[in-house]
Amino acid sequence: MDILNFENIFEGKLSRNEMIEPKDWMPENYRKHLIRQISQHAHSEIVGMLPEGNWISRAPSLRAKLVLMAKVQDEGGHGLYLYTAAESLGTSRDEMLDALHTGKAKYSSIFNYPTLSWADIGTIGWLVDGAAIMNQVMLQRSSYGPYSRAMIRICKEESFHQRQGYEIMTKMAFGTPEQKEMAQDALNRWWYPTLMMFGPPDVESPNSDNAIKWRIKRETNDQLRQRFVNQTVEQAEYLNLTIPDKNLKWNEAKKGYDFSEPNWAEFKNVISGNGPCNKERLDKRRQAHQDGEWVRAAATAYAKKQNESYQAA
Ligand code: BYC
Repeated sequence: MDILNFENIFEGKLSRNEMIEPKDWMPENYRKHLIRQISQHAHSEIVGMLPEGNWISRAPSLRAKLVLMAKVQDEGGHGLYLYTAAESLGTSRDEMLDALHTGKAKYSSIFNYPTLSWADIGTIGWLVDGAAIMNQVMLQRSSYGPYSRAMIRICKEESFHQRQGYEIMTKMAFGTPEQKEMAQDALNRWWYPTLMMFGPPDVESPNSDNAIKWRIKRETNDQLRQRFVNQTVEQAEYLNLTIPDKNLKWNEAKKGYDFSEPNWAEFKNVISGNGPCNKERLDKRRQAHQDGEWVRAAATAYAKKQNESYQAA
């Protein structure tokens, strides 16, 4: 079969909303696009464990500690599903981790901001997981089978994470004046970085056209950002907290809120490696990888031994 026939089969599957599976023929750029996005997504989950893990030992109750530990552990699991999905495209775990550790691969900008108080843990669950779900719900219908299936499980867990965050915010917003002040301060600091999570405006997003054409993404960065704002305003109102945007206003014509854009110069700076915590996050990841060397060596030696004994039997 020549390449044109392979392309026709690929396009046909996309047009019928069928999944592309690892052994199917796919254009090289589709494969590369997926490896880039899925591996960056995996890195985000793993790096995302750091700012939250930072609060496990300082959680205000045993219950809060248990819930946070379960959440951080879930993020590790999400990273593993996603690395495995990316491996099915022909890259290796070592290659992906090397790209992270050398600063070649990106991970979500949001995790380069510090978690200064317990209210930040609530805000991460409420806003950051809320934004992640907004993006990931559409990724459940992504055209690449292993990515789409990983997303179905991840979304279930993310919705528990979002509720964990909103519960903390509810307790703090309706708690003492000091707690309410901490909740408002956290919202003030995390609002714009959360809006940046959806990526640059559509007109400046070089990858969006292909992502939509290939049904990797079903909606654009701006569409998702708008939906997130529409959904979150009411949640902030319920908490009696103020979103730090004087231009936030309902627009009846578009049936959505007008809002201020984040500072895109700050975004570019953060994704170029110069955010407040980039260095700290990468140093921690590199150290963890180095510290885990003996575990990898032991697991490999054990697998080799098992293999030898099967062959001998
Ligand atoms: N941060 O053409 P664009 C989570 C990069 S965390 C850093 O619009 P695309 C969680 C982009 O990679 C959420 N970089 O790109 C975990 C590209 O650079 P390269 C993780 C960003 O791919 C723990 C360039 O800017 N979720 O789940 O169409 C606790 C131009 O952008 C960002 C995902 O990764 C950013 N915010 O769209 C709690 C979801 N935005 O690669 C929560 C899957 C853009 O060309 N990923 N860039 O060098 C996606 O949906 C898309 O990859 C993005 C970007 C929306 C992130």
